[in-house]
Amino acid sequence: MASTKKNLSTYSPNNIQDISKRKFALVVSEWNSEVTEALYTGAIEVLLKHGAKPKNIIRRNVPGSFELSFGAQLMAQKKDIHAVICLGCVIQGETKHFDFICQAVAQGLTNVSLKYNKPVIFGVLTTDNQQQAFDRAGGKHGNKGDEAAVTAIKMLAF
Ligand code: DLZ
Repeated sequence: MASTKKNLSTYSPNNIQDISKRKFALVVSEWNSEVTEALYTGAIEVLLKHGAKPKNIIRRNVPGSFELSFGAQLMAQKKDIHAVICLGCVIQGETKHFDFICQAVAQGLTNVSLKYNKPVIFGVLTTDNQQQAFDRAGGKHGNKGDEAAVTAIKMLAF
């Protein structure tokens, strides 16, 4: 998997801009919550470390990753939200559900980002099994939640 070779969890914090006045929405999927809560913890820690104010970070839950697009849209349409970070975990199963959900959320988040001209970050793990997900949610391959937050900050400076 590509993320075993490259991840943003070891980014250089040097040229990170001031985000103390930026407002973030985090949309978190409840499916595979042991993983998505770890992603959320990683994302929050990065935002706070770089100066985001707790009052400027709002969280909303959605039932599963498929619903991230709609949740993201409701957040992105708010004028005072600068970036939306979406966190989910889709684990390959026996059915085609995996492909449908991954495709839908990737396209959905892209659409929301382009519609509202705001960073809408794809912090969604798409893995073969639960171990791969844990490895990327604070395990040996870093934390995709950290990476999602770093990506949001970088895109705000774009
Ligand atoms: C139904 C389903 C399945 C099988 N697997 C996952 C998963 O691995 N990760 C995830 O975030 N959500 C899953 N879901 C739920 C869907 O995302 C969605 O919530 C339901 O299909 C209802 O629209």
